[in-house]
Amino acid sequence: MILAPRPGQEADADEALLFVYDGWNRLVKVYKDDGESRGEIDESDTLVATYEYDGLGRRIRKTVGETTDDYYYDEAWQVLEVRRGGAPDPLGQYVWDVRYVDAPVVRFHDGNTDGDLAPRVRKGDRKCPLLACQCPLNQRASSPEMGR
Ligand SMILES: [Ca+2]
Ligand SMILES: [Ca+2]
Repeated sequence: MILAPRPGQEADADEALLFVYDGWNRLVKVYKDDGESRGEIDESDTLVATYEYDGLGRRIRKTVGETTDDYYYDEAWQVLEVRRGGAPDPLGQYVWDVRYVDAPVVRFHDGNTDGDLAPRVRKGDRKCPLLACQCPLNQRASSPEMGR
């Protein structure tokens, strides 16, 4: 267990965080230390986040407050999909480049998980459902959704 200041509030000892690790040194819980029994978890400390892992050590679930995200991977440990709160439609989907290790090509994001990718206004009033788009060798992506 590690006691650390909350980022951005380093001067406030009452905002300190307690990080709990499992036997494989994986972060499993984060508490807000209330100042009583500083540096130790007691019943008045607030649970901020929990993390769960599969047998291979990949983080498969993150819960922050009331929000739970489940992560799905391929055999190369690349996140393919994130689902929030057990919703049938994904929060995010990822496409990875096959030409280079861990090079993302595109990430689709559906913030309200209703199955529709909300258009996002981009430079020049182009609408794009893609939250992030990276193309190797500085090539630009083209798709009908991007209005090109
Ligand atoms: Ca405490
Ligand atoms: Ca949507």
